[in-house]
Amino acid sequence: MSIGIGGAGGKLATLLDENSTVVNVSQVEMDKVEAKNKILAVAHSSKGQFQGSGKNPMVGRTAFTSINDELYSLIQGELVFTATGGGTGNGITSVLLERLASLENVLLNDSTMFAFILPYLNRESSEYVENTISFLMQAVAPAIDSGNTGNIMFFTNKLKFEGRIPEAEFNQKIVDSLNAFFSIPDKNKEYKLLDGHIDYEDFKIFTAKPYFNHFMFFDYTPERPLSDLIRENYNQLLLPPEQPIEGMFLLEVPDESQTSYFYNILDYFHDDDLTPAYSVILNPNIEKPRVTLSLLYSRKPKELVDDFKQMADKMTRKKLKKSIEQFVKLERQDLDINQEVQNIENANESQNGVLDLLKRLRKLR
Ligand SMILES: Nc1nc2c(ncn2[C@@H]2O[C@H](COP(=O)(O)OP(=O)(O)OP(=O)(O)O)[C@@H](O)[C@H]2O)c(=O)[nH]1
Ligand SMILES: [Mg+2]
Repeated sequence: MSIGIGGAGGKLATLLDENSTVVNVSQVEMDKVEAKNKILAVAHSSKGQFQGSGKNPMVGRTAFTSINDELYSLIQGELVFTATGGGTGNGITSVLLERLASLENVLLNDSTMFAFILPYLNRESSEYVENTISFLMQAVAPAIDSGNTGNIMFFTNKLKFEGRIPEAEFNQKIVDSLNAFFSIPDKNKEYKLLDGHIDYEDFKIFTAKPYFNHFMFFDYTPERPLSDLIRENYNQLLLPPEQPIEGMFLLEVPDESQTSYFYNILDYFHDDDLTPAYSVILNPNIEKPRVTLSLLYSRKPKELVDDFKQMADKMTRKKLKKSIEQFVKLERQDLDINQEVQNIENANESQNGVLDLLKRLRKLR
């Protein structure tokens, strides 16, 4: 079962799973999704019940207390969807992650997978970017360090914006991709097994590990180097992976004589001291051998947020410049605003810096 927290989380969870539970502070937003179970968290703001958290994670955090134990027991062993940019999903999920991080340990069957939807830096608002930075640093990092989460998947809205893909269509892509990954143990059960094997328990053990998961799919051609195939077939819906520390693959072949291809894949990972879990099945419904590959990697969320930080700095700089231009009439101007903004940043005291600048321009005393 999956749980969707906040607007985006709710839409994705219900699309993946007809038994999903959605959680929101906004009744209006919740009415828009068809979910079996709906949990309304109480926001201590008169507007909350109608408008959501208004991009303010503090509202989500406060609302968490109204559903604390219910939500916490619900997520155990399940998959949680949350967008990192808004207020509701971010706020509520932050408290969940902090709670997980504070536990001594979590049993294998209770470990929760998380699918986060990250904003696209070049097109989404600065609030979304700033909320994402604090979410990654303050909630995700300690949870990962505690080892108490299952796999974490970072979906990104990059392709949505760059490919100008309608929201519903993009959500369907995410869900199709997840379904293909989750079908690994089903296929092991359904089809003829030719080598190795990944059953439900193996799959559970893999997805219960506290690492980032990048999964991808590609047709396998032994003539092409595997490194090229992997690089060319990164899952565009997910952040690209770092150096993997664990792996798992399913090789599907239409012809039994192609079974031994899996040795090539094992050889490739051997060079990186990695021994992936694997299985090979006979799938007569496909034309070419096909690989579903999942790489688990560990990356310090601090490095991950560097891109976000840079973009946030750029956005702040733009905002600062805009507000200076708005408040100040630049008639006889012997000041270079760009230079002034730069100076303020260099001095690293932007608040006083702006005031000083305005004073110097005699607009403030
Ligand atoms: N892929 C995808 N992204 C979405 C969708 N809806 C919103 N987003 C993204 O999610 C982020 C905003 O999160 P939401 O889930 O809307 O916000 P929320 O958690 O409900 O919080 P508030 O509305 O602020 O209370 C932004 O980055 C949006 O681009 C969706 O249906 N699909
Ligand atoms: Mg919302």
